[in-house]
Amino acid sequence: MDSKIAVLGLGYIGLPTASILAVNGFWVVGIDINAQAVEIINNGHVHIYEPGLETLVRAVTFSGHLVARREVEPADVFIIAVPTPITSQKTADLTAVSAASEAIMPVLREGNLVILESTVPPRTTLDLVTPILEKSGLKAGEDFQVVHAPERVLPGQILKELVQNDRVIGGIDQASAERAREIYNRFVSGDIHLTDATTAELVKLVENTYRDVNIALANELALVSDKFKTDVWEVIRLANKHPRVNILQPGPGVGGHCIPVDPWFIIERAPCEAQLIKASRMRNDGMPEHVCESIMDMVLGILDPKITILGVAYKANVDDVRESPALELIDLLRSRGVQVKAHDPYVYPSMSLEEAVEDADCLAIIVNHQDYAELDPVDIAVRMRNGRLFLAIMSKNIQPWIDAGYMVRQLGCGWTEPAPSELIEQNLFSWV
Ligand code: SAJ
Repeated sequence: MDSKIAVLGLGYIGLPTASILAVNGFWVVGIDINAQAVEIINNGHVHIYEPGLETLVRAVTFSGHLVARREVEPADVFIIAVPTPITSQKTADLTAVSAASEAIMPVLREGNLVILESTVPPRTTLDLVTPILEKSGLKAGEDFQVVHAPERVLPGQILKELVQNDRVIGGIDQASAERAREIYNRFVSGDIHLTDATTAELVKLVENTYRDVNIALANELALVSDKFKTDVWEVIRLANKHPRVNILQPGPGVGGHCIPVDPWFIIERAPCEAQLIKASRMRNDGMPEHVCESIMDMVLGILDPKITILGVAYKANVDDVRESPALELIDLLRSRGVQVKAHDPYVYPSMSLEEAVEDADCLAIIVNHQDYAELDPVDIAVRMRNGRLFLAIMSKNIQPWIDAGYMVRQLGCGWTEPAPSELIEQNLFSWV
C-alpha cells in the first residue's frame, strides 16, 4: 500500500497536487529548489495565487500530511511536476525534468513508482527519465515502475479540475499504469484512461495543437476574407451552422503558456512529418505582423502618428501577458517609428482610458476585454487627434463608431471605409 508520496516541484501543478494528495490521506513531502517557497509552505502559506489553495495548504501542513523540503527523500511514489519551458530555438527545455530524475535516482528503492506529470515531447519518459532512474542499478518495469500522467488543468480552476477532469495515464508497462491508477482513483472523480507512456505524452500535446491548428485556419480565413472584402466573422458563423464544422475565431495571434508552446514539442521530434502543425504555428505567429501592417495602413500620411492599443493581456478578462500577441504588436509598431500607448484594465490598472486615448490618431482594440464593450465613441473622439479604429476582435457594435465619424477597419473584413492607400491612389487624400 502506497502511503508516502514525494512531489518534486511545488508550482502551479505540483503544490495543488501535493495538497490534494495530502488531504486524501497520503503523507506527502513536497520538494522544491526554491528555499523561500519551502519556508512559506511549511508556515501554511502559498507563494503562488490559486483560488482555494492557501486554505488547503494551511490545513494539510497543520495536520502534518504535507511538509516541504529542499532535498528529495525516500518515498513509495515520486511525482515530477517541474516546468518545461520552450527555448529560443523552439525546443523543450528539459533541464528541470532531468534534474528531478537525477535527484530521485539515489533514493530510488525496489517497488517505487515514478510519475512524470510535466508536459514533455514524445518519448521523454522512455528516453530521458527512465534511463536516468536506471543509473541507480534498478531495472524499470522489474524493480520499479514509471508512468506519464499529464496535467491538463486551467489556472483559476485548478483545484476543481484536478478532481473533475478525466485523466490519461501512460505506463511503460501495464502494471505501472494500473498502480498509478490506484493513486489517482483516490481523488479523481473523472474517468481514468490507461495507455502507454508515449501515447499519453502525445495526447497532452495534441489537445493544444488541435486548438492551435483550428485557430490558424480561422486566421488564414481572415486573410482570405480581407482579399474578397467579405466579413470573416460572418463567414465562420455561417460555416459553423453546418453540423460537422466548428471553426474557432481569428485574432491578433495566439498567446498564453500552453497553446503557442506545446505544438513545438511535436515539431521538434517529428520535423518532417509535422508540416501542418508547423505551418499553423507560423500562421498564428505571423498575425501580429499582419495586424501591424493593417494599423500602419490606417495612419498612412499622418505625420508622427500616435496609436493607442486597447488590450495587452493574452486573452480577454485576464491579467496574464505570457506570450501575448499584443506585446509583440507594440514592439513591431514602435520599430516602425510610431508612438504607442498601451491600455489594459487588468495589466495596467493605473492607466485610465481617457489618458490612453488622449491625442491618439488610431485606436486598436486587440483584446476583447469586457470593459471595451461599452466604450463611447463620441466621448473618445473628443480626446483623439484623428478618429480611426482598428478591431482585431469580433464586435457587433461597429455602426456607432462609423456614425461618430471614425474610419473603421476590422481584421478579416477588408475595409469598412475606403483604405488610405486606396485614397492615395485616387489622389483623394485630402482629409488628413
Ligand atoms: N484564441 C484565438 N481564437 C479562438 C480562441 C483562442 O485566437 O477562437 C487565442 C486566445 O486569444 C489566446 C490563445 O488563443 O491568445 C489561447 O487561449 P485559449 O483560451 O484557447 O487557451 P488557454 O491557453 O487559456 O488554455 C488552453 C486550453 N486548452 C484547450 O482548450 C485545448 C485550456 O483548456 C487548457 O487547460 C490550457 O490551455 C492548458 O493549461 O493547457
